[in-house]
Amino acid sequence: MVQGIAGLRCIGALVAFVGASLWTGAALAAAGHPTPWQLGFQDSVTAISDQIHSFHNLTMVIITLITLFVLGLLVFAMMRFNARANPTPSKSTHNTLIEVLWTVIPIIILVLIAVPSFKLLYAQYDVPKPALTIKAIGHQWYWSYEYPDQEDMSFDSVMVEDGDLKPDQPRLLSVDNQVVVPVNKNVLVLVTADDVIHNWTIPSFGSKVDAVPGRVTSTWFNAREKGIYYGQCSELCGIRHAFMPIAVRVVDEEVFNNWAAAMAEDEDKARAIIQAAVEADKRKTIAELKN
Ligand SMILES: [Cu+2]
Repeated sequence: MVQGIAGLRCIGALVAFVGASLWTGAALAAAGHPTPWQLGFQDSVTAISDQIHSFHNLTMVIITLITLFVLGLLVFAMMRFNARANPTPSKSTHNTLIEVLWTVIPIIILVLIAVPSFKLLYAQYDVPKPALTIKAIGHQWYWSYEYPDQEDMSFDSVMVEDGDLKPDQPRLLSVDNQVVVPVNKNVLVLVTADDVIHNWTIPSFGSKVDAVPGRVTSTWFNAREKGIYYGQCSELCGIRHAFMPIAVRVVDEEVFNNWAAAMAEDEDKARAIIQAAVEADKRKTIAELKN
């Protein structure tokens, strides 16, 4: 009896947990960063990421249907063909119709998955003419960036340690120097590493590619919304693998140009330009919400 009550409590807690996850996950879905109890992906801000989300949703439906179908077949076989319900089993070994069906139907399902899958793969690797090229270099354990179009501007991007975090900076994701890019522009990211394999990724962009020493790989994005987008090194690269985040700040083109010009002289001034633009946008949003 006591065990029964404990069991019920466990199930109750599980239901409450799943319910709460669904509720807050849906309520707090966000672009650019994870949220507590989040379910599903971070919000998408690029066409590639949209495509990833719909491909995921399609395969999710397909695998759910397959799982339910197989579960149904198992239950049916257990009920219908157990020794009690079916004392004299049939000796048949072939059924041509069923054999054709269980060959052809999976092929059709695979083709259904393959078409959007290849489309996505080609879209990811088919880089449109870039308006800006950035080079991201993975190091143990930070990233450095070069802007070959901006007179070879370069900087290191190191994680902000817990003690130095400002109130609006998320832990383990914030960096001292963010990558700054213009909104609604094709950005090509050339990726490499100088010691071991790292991986450059921003979930909201649908960008993810290995950074391999001695090789240049690439990814691209065209972010349609301004904001700050975070990612983390996604290839196990050593003891501080979890502490080399990636932060990309998407701003208006004009702000980007001002930032790039300032970077040549004074990094603090450049940071101030970005900060001012972010605060101006915040004030604008608040004013719009009030109206
Ligand atoms: Cu790494």
